Amino acid sequence: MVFAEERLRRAWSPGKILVMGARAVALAAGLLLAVVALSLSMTVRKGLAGLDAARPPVAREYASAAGGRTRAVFHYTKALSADRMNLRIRIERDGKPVFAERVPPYPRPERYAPRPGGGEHPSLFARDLDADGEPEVFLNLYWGGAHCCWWTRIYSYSEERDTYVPRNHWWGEARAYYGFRGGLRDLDGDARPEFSGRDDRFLRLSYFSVDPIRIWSYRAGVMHDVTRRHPRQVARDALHLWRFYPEARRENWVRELLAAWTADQYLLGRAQRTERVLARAVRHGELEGKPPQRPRSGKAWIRVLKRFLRKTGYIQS
Ligand SMILES: [Ca+2]
Ligand SMILES: [Ca+2]
Repeated sequence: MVFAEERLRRAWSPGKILVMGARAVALAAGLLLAVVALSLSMTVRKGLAGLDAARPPVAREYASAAGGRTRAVFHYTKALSADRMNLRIRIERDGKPVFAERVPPYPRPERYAPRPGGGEHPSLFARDLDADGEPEVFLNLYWGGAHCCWWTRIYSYSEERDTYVPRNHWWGEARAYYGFRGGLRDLDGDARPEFSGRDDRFLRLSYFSVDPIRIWSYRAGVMHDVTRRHPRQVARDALHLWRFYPEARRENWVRELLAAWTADQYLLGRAQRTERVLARAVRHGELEGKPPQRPRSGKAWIRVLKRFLRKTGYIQS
C-alpha cells in the first residue's frame, strides 16, 4: 500500500508521465482525484453538512487511557479554511483539567494554520508510548501545502508541574507518516508501541524517491529512530522492494528503487550482496542517468548514494 504511494508520486511528474505512457496518465488522473478526495474528505464529511448553520459546527474527538485516568478532547470548527478551524485540545488527569491550549502552527518559517491530520482515522490518541505507566496524548496534524506535510504533537505528563508538556515531531511527506495514523503497533513485544513509517529524507536524492521503512520509538519526550533494532521489518521491506526490480528496469527507476533497497540492506549488514547487485546494475547500464538526472554515470551515482547513506546513518563505517 505504501508502495502505491511511491508510484503515485512518480506518476505526478510530467516527464515521467511521458515515459510511462497512457497507463501512467490514467494512474495520475485517478490518483490525483484520490488525493483531492482525501484532502477534502475530512472537511466535506465532517463539515459541509453544517456550514449553513447560524453557529459554525464543531467537531470533537475524544481519547482516554489508563482506565480513564487520562482523558483528552480535541475540538475544532468545521470550516474549509484552516485559518477558521481553531484547533483546541484539553486534557484531564484523574478527572481534573490540567492542560488546555489552542494548537499552534508548526514552528517553521512558513506557519500555516494546522489542520487535523487523521484523515479517515482519528487524529487524537491517548496511550502509554514509553511503558512508564503514564499515558501520553498525541495529536496527528497536517501542516499545510498541496501534499505536505504531517506532524504530531505529543503531550506528556510532568508530575513536577502537574500539567502536560507538548513536544512536536515532524514526519514530512505522507509516506513518512503512513502506517501508524490509524494506530500504533508494538512490533517487538516490549509494551512500547512503535511508529512505523518511511524515510522521506530520500527525497533529497530524487524527487521521485522510493523511501525505505523507518521506525520510531518515543522515550522520555523524544522520538528515536529505532529502525536498526527491527531487522524483521527491514528485511520484509527489502524483499518487498526487490519484487519491483523488473518493473523498475522497464520503466527506468532503478536508481530510486536500489537507493531504498541498498539502505535496507546496509541496515541488515548485507553489504557484500548489495555491492554485487549495484556492480551488476552498473554493468547493465541500469544506473545511467537520463537528462536531466545527475550525475550521468552509474558509478558516480553510487558514490552520491553512499555519501547520502553515510550522512543519514545507514552506512556506519
Ligand atoms: Ca508514558
Ligand atoms: Ca515495541
